[in-house]
Amino acid sequence: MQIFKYERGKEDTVLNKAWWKEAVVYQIYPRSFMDSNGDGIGDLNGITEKLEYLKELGIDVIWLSPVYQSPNDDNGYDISDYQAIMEEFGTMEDYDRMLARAHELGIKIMMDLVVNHTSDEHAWFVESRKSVDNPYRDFYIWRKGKDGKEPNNWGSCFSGSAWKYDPQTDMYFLHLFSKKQPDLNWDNPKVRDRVFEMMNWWCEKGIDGFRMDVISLISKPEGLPDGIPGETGYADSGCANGPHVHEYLKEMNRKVLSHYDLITVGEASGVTLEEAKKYANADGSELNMVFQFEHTGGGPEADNHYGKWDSHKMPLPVWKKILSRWQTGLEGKAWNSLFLSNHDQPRSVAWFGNDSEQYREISAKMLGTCLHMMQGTPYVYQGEELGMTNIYFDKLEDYRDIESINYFKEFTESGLMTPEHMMKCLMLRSRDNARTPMQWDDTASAGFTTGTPWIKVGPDYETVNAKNEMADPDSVYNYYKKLIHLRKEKDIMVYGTYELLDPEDEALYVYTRTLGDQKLLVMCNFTKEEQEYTVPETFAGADVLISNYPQSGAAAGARKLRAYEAVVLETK
Ligand code: TEU
Ligand code: CA
Repeated sequence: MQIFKYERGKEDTVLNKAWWKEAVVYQIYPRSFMDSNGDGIGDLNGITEKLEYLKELGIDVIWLSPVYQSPNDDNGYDISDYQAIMEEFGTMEDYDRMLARAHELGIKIMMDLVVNHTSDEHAWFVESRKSVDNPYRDFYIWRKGKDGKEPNNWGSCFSGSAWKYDPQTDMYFLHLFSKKQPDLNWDNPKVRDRVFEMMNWWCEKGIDGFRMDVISLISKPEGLPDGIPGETGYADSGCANGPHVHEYLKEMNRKVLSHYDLITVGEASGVTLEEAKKYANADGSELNMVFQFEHTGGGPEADNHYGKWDSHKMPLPVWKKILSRWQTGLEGKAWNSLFLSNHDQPRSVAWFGNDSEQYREISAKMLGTCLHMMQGTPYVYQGEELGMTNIYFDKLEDYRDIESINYFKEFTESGLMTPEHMMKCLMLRSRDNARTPMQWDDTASAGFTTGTPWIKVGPDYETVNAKNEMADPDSVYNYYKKLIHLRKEKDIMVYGTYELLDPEDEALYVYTRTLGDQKLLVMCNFTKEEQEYTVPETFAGADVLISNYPQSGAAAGARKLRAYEAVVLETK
């Protein structure tokens, strides 16, 4: 079992250095990454074919969205066998070949651990539903109905109730996500033991970490009380950061994580700053870091009627405040993950930038600068490095995502929204925007498949594709490559302290990083209008570390920032 020991510089306790703090992670959504056998579905051999591309980009770790056996009710986040590979993605031999090749290239593999729930086709659930005295009954959460209705008022994250009635034993089972994703009962020590056993099996195969799906939801509130709609969060279940979640993660750490040199990140839906200090505490007793989501939602005026579907965007000062609170709040106590994109979010250049013909590239580079210059481990989502943007499907039949389809049905059938309005929300917010095939080149289906892709390819693939951009020194790809390589050279990017400047500025996001007597000044214009800014004297004579525009002239004093201009100054 290859242990990646911390390599760069010397170990020291002051900065509490670690390889996973210096790494850049690249998320692969396998279904849409590369299809090697022409069935229109991405697969493991396709990933292996593209590992050199990722080596060239410079990333250190791949977060691999689930490749385990699954009926794909939620595209692999509904697992029916944790120790087998989904047929469409290939075989365990294909997996082993991909893992070995990645390690040959010095790339680590972080698996997606989905253990808040399984598929209803998992052997444990098939047994559990058979009878009330089945040995696997308490692997899941079964309850009698109340007055002929569901046991409580919890909703599913994919619309409707979080309970499904099962006539076989006249009881309901809990599913915070789809009806085919029954929640595991983590209060049952047998469940924990089987999960830890499976995790050790994967660690012994030589994987290098876990991204833990909705790990903040695994400990349910005692007695499963009714939630307060719109207040208790997570579809009113209030399951986030439950009573035993840290106890269970400490147990996982003792029995699995602490035995290997892993990178771990908890997808902590509903996490607060205080809770994050426990999940990702510096003493290493739980996880390395968490994904928080406060910066991904709608603005304060968002009408919570529609939850994530509200299309109000956050004003920049609100957004800066959230990100800065996490930067300074965890400093020295825990560690941040940094992301704007993933397989659940609309494309970042569409949501946070400007994906018009004129501004897509320049704003994608600006967003990359704003994020990668912060303190934390950056996550690049497949296609983000190309400036890929939303697909804007305007026909429901083009959508594939259960969440989008379910909510369209619920909101239009209940009359809450007109179909036209909900289509607009889907075009802006659907997860399918990020799940269209990776655009490799300008041949049919963007070089993703020789067959019919499982979901339509973006219409801009003839220009927005890896082949074009690798050859263009000014492409988004080559800009991301520079950002990623800078992080390997500059300790200040990894370990420098963060300070927000001009918090109320509604157009500019300006912050500094400080390490010893060295400073960076990061200036990002989030608008298409030219803005004025006065660079502090501290940066007189500073060098330009990176920018998405050609730079000349003095560093300090009054300056203009052009449309979506990003400039990073570095003191000598
Ligand atoms: O997502 C957790 C989650 O909260 C999702 O509801 C997500 O935030 C939402 O869809 C954003 O619109 C994880 C996985 O990332 C997601 O792909 C799965 O569907 C979900 O858990 C269930 O496993
Ligand atoms: Ca395939």
